[in-house]
Amino acid sequence: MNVFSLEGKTALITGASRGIGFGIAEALAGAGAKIAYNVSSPESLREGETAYREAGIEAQGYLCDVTDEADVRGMVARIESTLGGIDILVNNAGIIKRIPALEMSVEDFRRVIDVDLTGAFIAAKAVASGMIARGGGKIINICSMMSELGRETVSAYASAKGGLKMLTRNLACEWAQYNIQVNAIGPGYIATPQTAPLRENGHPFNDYIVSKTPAGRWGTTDDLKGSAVFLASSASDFVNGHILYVDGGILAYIGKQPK
Ligand code: NAP
Ligand code: GCO
Repeated sequence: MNVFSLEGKTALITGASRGIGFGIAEALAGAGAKIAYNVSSPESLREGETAYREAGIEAQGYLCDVTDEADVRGMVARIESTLGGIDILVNNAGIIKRIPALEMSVEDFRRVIDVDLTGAFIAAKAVASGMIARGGGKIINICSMMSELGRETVSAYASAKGGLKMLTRNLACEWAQYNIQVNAIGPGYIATPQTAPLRENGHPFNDYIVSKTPAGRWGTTDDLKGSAVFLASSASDFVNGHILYVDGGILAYIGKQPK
């Protein structure tokens, strides 16, 4: 028996036209799962269609903002009637607004919380009743270094990702009885469009992050694939409420000592 096989399973990965979500979709498809994903803009939907086609993955893409409960429920119903019951949900859709707290509007703060935290609750709730009826499922939330750490300009994002860590633990406690394992991946600094502004030529943040990471480099979306398959598969059937940090050692490190 291959405990990492996802043959016969259906996965919904939110926000998976590019970046981490797309990488995770590739990994789950490689392990045998059927893939559905959603994005919030038509441009991203087109970007996703091209990316999946080029990767040779048959995937159903949906235009659906994770903050809209009715739309998310409608999407889940359509996926379940075409691909089959959703066995795996990856709550990956997320945004960041890098604005100092003193300058951040309440609207901006609320939008980040809405997408990164409330969106995960909406999607989890939308798939849970089907999972319960079918005897179980897997939910994987994409947390962050900011689930544990703060830094200048990301107060809303850190609040959302800290909240997502606790949502993971709480749903794990509530739904373990239904054989639903709720866990999270906490990526370190990963090279994606979201972090592109921090990696531009000569940006001081680039060297800063490399020096904060014992592995000495940015992560790639490939670095997250094994953890995603693990948490989506029967290999993790007794893993509940765990945040699996895949960060090149950032959270273990006090920082480079002075010479
Ligand atoms: P990204 O390249 O910006 O991709 C984000 C994806 O989410 C896009 O497909 C985007 O599509 C979608 N999305 C955004 N808002 C949405 C909404 N309201 N409804 C549905 N889809 C939405 O970001 P990424 O770097 O891959 O990050 C993916 C996740 O990992 C995020 O939750 C992020 O916070 C987290 N993360 C990233 C890093 C990192 O270093 N990159 C590290 C830790 C955690 P649209 O453009 O259409 O909205
Ligand atoms: C930032 C970054 C981070 C990463 C990631 C770290 O501005 O500090 O965008 O928040 O995206 O979440 O794990």
